[in-house]
Amino acid sequence: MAIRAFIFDLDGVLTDTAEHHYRAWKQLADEEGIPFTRQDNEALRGVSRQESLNLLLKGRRISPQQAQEWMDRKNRYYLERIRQITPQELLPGAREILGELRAAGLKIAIASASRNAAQVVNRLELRPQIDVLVDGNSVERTKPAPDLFLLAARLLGEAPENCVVVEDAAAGIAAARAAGMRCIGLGPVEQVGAADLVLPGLEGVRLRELLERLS
Ligand code: B16
Ligand code: MG
Repeated sequence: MAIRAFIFDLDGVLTDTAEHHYRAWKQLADEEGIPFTRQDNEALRGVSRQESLNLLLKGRRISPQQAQEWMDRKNRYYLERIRQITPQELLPGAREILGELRAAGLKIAIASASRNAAQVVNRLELRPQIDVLVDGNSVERTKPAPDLFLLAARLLGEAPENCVVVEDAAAGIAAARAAGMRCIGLGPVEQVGAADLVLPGLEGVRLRELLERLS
């Protein structure tokens, strides 16, 4: 199985929008008197907006209209925050590994569960660096379902077994496995231990070493 393409998650892998998601949910939770900590937020990594709200509610019941209003409000807070994103907010090592992949002729996709991914990618000025972007608007079932990664592979014109996913969330690792792809987990083992290779982040990561360790 040759490695021909890399599929990157966005939030928590290429940039730290996880912090913006946390602050936006936290603002909503404070307004509604719901306890919500940074630790609670870890479970929201990589999961959809609706599922994030379910996790935040921890069994509390609200009407569908109220749920929609809460998600819209959280999204407004999030959009206000990401307006300030610049290319400086690429995480350490991200620019370098994308450059190495390009130079080596491998294909590159970004596959994010976020419906706001296009805005973030544009603000980071990543468009010229990638071949394909798929996001929360592209499929019905996002991570942990494999659909987003399978769509990325199809648009890249590559078989799943020739793709490597880079993820920071347990839901994303599960999605990559379900898609039949190899995956690199970034972050603590408790979070991404199910990946084929676990690294703290992209800083200092070299393509040649990745390819050796994955094959
Ligand atoms: P939105 P990723 C995910 O993006 C985030 O990690 C997750 O925290 C968020 O709830 C989800 O996107 C949906 O985001 O509300 O903007 O549609 O990690 O898959 O790039
Ligand atoms: Mg992520």
